This record gives sequence, C-alpha cells and structure tokens, in this order.
Amino acid sequence: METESVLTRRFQLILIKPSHYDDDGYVIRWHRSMIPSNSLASVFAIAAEAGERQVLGLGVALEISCIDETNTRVDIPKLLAQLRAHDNFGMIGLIGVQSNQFPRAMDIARPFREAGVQVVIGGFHVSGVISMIDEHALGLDECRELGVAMFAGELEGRMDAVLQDAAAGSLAPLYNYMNDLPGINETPVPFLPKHYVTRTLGLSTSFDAGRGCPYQCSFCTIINVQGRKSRYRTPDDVEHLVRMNWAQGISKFFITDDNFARNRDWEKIFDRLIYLREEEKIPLGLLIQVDTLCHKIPRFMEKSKRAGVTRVFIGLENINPTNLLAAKKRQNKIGEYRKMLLAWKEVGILTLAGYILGFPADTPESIRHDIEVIKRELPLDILEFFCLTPLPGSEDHQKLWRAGVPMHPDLNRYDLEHVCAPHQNMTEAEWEAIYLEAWGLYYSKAHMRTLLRRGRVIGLPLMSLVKLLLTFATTIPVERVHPIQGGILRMKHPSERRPGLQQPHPAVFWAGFAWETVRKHVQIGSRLISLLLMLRQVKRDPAGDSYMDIALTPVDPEEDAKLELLAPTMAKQKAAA
Ligand code: B12
Ligand code: SF4
Repeated sequence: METESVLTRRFQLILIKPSHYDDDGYVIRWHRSMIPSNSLASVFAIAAEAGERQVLGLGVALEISCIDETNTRVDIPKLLAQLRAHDNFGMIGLIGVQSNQFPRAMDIARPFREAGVQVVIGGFHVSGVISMIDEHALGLDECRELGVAMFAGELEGRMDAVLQDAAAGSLAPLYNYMNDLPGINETPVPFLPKHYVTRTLGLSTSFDAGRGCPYQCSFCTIINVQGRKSRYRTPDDVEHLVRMNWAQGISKFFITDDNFARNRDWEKIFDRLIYLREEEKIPLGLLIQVDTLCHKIPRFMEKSKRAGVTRVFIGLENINPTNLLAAKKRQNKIGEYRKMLLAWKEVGILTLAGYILGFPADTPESIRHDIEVIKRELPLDILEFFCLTPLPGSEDHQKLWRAGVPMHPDLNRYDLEHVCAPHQNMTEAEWEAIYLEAWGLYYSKAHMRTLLRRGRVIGLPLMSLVKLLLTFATTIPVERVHPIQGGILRMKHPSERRPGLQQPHPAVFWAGFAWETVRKHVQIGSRLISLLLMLRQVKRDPAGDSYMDIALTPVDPEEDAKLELLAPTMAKQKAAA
C-alpha cells in the first residue's frame, strides 16, 4: 500500500509569469498578448527536462503548468484547490519577475503562503537588486517575511536542488548564483507547448540565442545580471528548438538577445537558420535586436535577410551626443545612424528603434525638435519612446541609491512609462506630458503617410507596416500602456484590482468595462480604416515609385554634415578643433 501511495505522488509545479498593474490599479491582461515570455519558456524547458530525469525520485511525477498573466487570469482559489488535492505537494514559481512586476508577484504570493504553499521567485528584480544593492533592499526583506524563497542568477544546471528542497518542504530563503553565470550551450532550450503559444498573437514564440553584452550603458541592468561576456547556444541547440517548434507548426521567432549582433556565434547560428530556411523550407520569420553599428559587421545584414529576419529592433536611444555620452552609450555614433538604417532598407527589413526621453540635456522643446529631425532625416519605420528610468540593477539606480536621491517608492511604476526620479530640466508633470506628446508627434497622419510612401518605394511589406503603425499609434492613446506591453482585447476582473484600492460594485465594474471595450474598439477601428485608406492612396499614387526625401537620400559625408541630425556633433568637433 505504502509503495502505491508513493508511486502516485504528483508534484504540482505551477509557473506563473506575473503582469503588473495599470494606472487604475487593474492587472494588465489581454485576450491575446503580444508574444510568449522567453523567461517562462526557459524555466518550463529546464523543469520539463528535470521531470524526465525523475529528479524527485522514482515514481514521483512532476506535473508542470504555466500561466502567463498577460494573457491568462491567475485564478488563485482554483490553484489553491488544485494544490490542496495534492496535500500541497507542489510549488508556485514566480517567473522572470521584473521590478515593475514585483508588487503584483507579492500580491499573488501572499494567499499561497497563507495556505502553506511553497513559493519561489526569480528574475531580474531579485537578481538586479542583489547584484547592485544588497540582499535586503527594495522588497527583498518582504520575501523573507512572507517566506517566499528567492532565486538570484540563472537556473540552468540548478533546478534539481530547488525542486528537491521544495519536495522536502525545506526551501532555502535565498539561492544565490550571481557570481557564477552558467554556460548556456547544451542546456535545455526555451520551449512552450503550442496551447500556451496560441494565447499570443501571430503564432510566434521566443528564445534567447545568447546572453551578455560587451557594452556599458549606465541605464542598463542586463550587464549587471547576465554579465558582459557573450554566452551563447550552439547552432545544434538552435536547430533543435526550431525543429521542436516547427513540429507544432510554429516558425516565427523573437530572438530575445539584447544585441544579437554581439553574439559571438551569430554567423554560425545564422548559417544554420539559413540552411533550415533555404534547404528544408521551414518558413522562418525572425525579429532580432541589434546595435547601431551592426551594419559594419561583414555579411551580417545579408545573412539576416537570408535567415528570415523581417524586423529588427535597434537601441537608437537618442540623437544628442551629449546625452549618449552621459549614458556611456559610446558605441552609438550618430553619423552612422543613416548608413545603418539605409542598409536595413536595402535588404527590405522593417526597422523599429527605441528612443529614451529624459536624458540630462533633454527639455520638452529639445525633445520636440529632435523628433522632428528624426522624422525628416532618418529612414526609420517605427519609433518607440521610453522614459529614462533608474531600473533596479542598473548603474544609474545604484548611483542614485547611494547618493540618497529620492526615487519613487512604488516599484510598479518602474516600467519605463512613468517618471521615477527627478530631472534637472523638467518637472515630473512636464516629463510625463512630453512622453505622451512624443507618441502623437511621431505618429501624426502626415508622418505615417510619409512612412508608407518610403515603404512603397523601398519595397517593404506594406501590410506589415500598417499593422505596426496601427499598434504603435493607438496603444498609448487608447489603452494607456506601452505598445510592447499591449495585446488584443483588454481583459479585466474585479478580483485583479491592486489590494488597498477600493473594489467597485460588480454591476458598476462590468457596465464600465463593457462601455470602455466598445469605445476603444470604435477608436481602433476608425484608425484602422483611416490607415487602410491612406495605404490605398499611397499605392495608387502614380508618382509613388519616384518618391524621394532627405531620409532616403544615400549617405554623402559632405551633404550629411549639413543635416540637423549632425549639427550638435559638428559643433562639438568645431569647438574641439
Ligand atoms: C525579451 C524581453 C522582453 C519581451 C518579453 C517577451 C518575450 N518574448 O520574452 C518584451 C518586448 C514584451 C518585453 C517587455 C518589457 N520589458 Co523586457 N526584456 C526582455 C529581455 C530583452 C529578455 C528577457 C529574457 O528572455 N531573458 C532571458 C531569461 C531566461 O532570463 P530571466 O528572465 O532572468 O530568467 C532566468 C533567471 O532569472 C531564472 N529565473 C527566472 N524566473 C525564475 C523563477 C524561478 C522560480 C526560478 C527558480 C528561477 C527563475 O532562470 C531563468 C533561466 O536562467 C530582457 C533583458 C534580458 N537580457 O533578460 C528585458 C527586461 C527583462 N525587460 C525589462 C522591462 C523594463 C520591460 C518592460 C517593462 C518595458 C516596457 N515599458 O514595455 C516590458 C514589460 C512587459 C511584460 N509584460 O513583460 C527590463 C527589466 C528590468 C527590471 N529591473 O525590472 C529588462 C531586464 C531590460 C532592461 N531594460 O533592463 N521585454
Ligand atoms: S547595448 Fe543594450 S544590452 Fe548592451 S549595455 Fe547597452 S543597453 Fe545594455
């Protein structure tokens, strides 16, 4: 009898990737979110492999379930009942928790801890704070008080100990591997079963081909958590994960490396992807992130195209050299921006760039001016704005913390959309106002028409461009969240309101939600119609094929020196001479 009961034990491993709260205090959740979480895919794959090796002993099964809160409600009573049915033989894993998600993660953890369920939290907040501040600051002591075990560092090669401790009911308060970054070659590759992937848009998934970045931007947390040395997956691993996904019909990937161009093995990985695409006819579609000097790497652009890259995200950050220097972003050379963007245009790949507002030299006027310069002179498709934020784990945050500069105490705001620290030229209200205004300035009707006209003459996929324009032009004004946190059909539930805020009467809540949903869809629908009409006009324009403007003009060093884009750089050079 005894043996039989041991054999039937099933450890419940529930992996939850928390979302965070919007400005009204509701969890940001969608019917379909943008893209599956790579953190969740990584931890799931590591756990699944541990399960196959029966790390909890012969006859003890590991039952893993995943919840990405950006697209699935965390139904706490249901999960508690599931765990109770197994005598609480299980564990909640709070996965890939960023600083802005930490308060929500704690709110999820609380009822589980009250019920005696074991909880472990991992991700950039815990790792970043331990790396740059200490083991107690910014909510980490709250974890200890609640009995939530913390995991700092990376999980590859370390899962067995966590699972075995949890199964024995004796989790340590802290697993700290920050000083020991594992190699990620030949470790389980990130993977999510298709029924999780279909909760996101466009049947695409994500993986990291490498970790670590050699640069030293002061606002960056990545170098202090994942290190500056390039660690990467082997081409065999990448091929394996592509085949696993293709077996379930998925061939579109977001390669999440912060800078794939600095992955030391980028070429070997691209060669393998080119083989899979050209010889095996797997219809790969890739989004990669690169730096502004990637066009200088021989063969990088051409092989990107052949490997199936359709979109690139570039960390442009700013066009003011003083700001770039202040952020130690020395690798961004403004004189190279046009060359790099035109090189991507030449291979027909859509470009998206991140632009940070709130560097020391910024004022509302300078930001307005810079956006107009970008629109006129840079051949860029999509621009995304962020507020400069001292993210826990970054050098910027560490400096302010040590200097005792007051920063916003609510971690939920550290999402790059809210102002969290003082600025020398702008009040908090001015900064937040120019952040919202910036979106409207770039996604004006006139500029979206220009982008479509440039797209036509270059031969970009215009429907893809329209979809991106719709997302980036509407998500902020309609949904009040950043487009990369967006999705389709915003979902809300009264139980998801932040504790401490007033709970509305259910009737009032649901009536408000229904009205809000209708209103938003009318707004989005009318923007879509106007974009489609614009596209039709652009396509039918008889002069469309000969369209030309400053941005599309090939680089000529003498002529480029006269552009406003380079005015601050030229002035600096003159002064230095
Ligand atoms: C890809 C990515 C995204 C994607 C996410 C989708 C996807 N496909 O994954 C998108 C573009 C949507 C995105 C959005 C945002 N992101 Co982002 N993102 C990243 C990026 C580049 C990679 C994440 C990743 O996959 N890492 C690899 C995984 C495997 O690492 P990991 O999460 O640390 O997990 C490992 C360990 O921590 C540990 N672990 C993790 N969880 C757990 C749990 C347990 C129980 C255990 C035992 C272990 C464990 O094991 C894992 C494997 O080793 C990171 C930077 C980076 N290099 O990580 C930024 C990063 C995580 N993002 C960041 C931010 C701020 C955001 C946004 C708020 C920005 C915005 N305004 O939109 C939003 C938030 C939206 C959201 N809902 O997540 C910050 C977070 C910083 C911080 N201190 O919080 C980072 C670090 C980048 C930065 N600017 O510094 N992001
Ligand atoms: S290039 Fe990107 S990943 Fe590298 S240090 Fe700068 S911000 Fe961080």
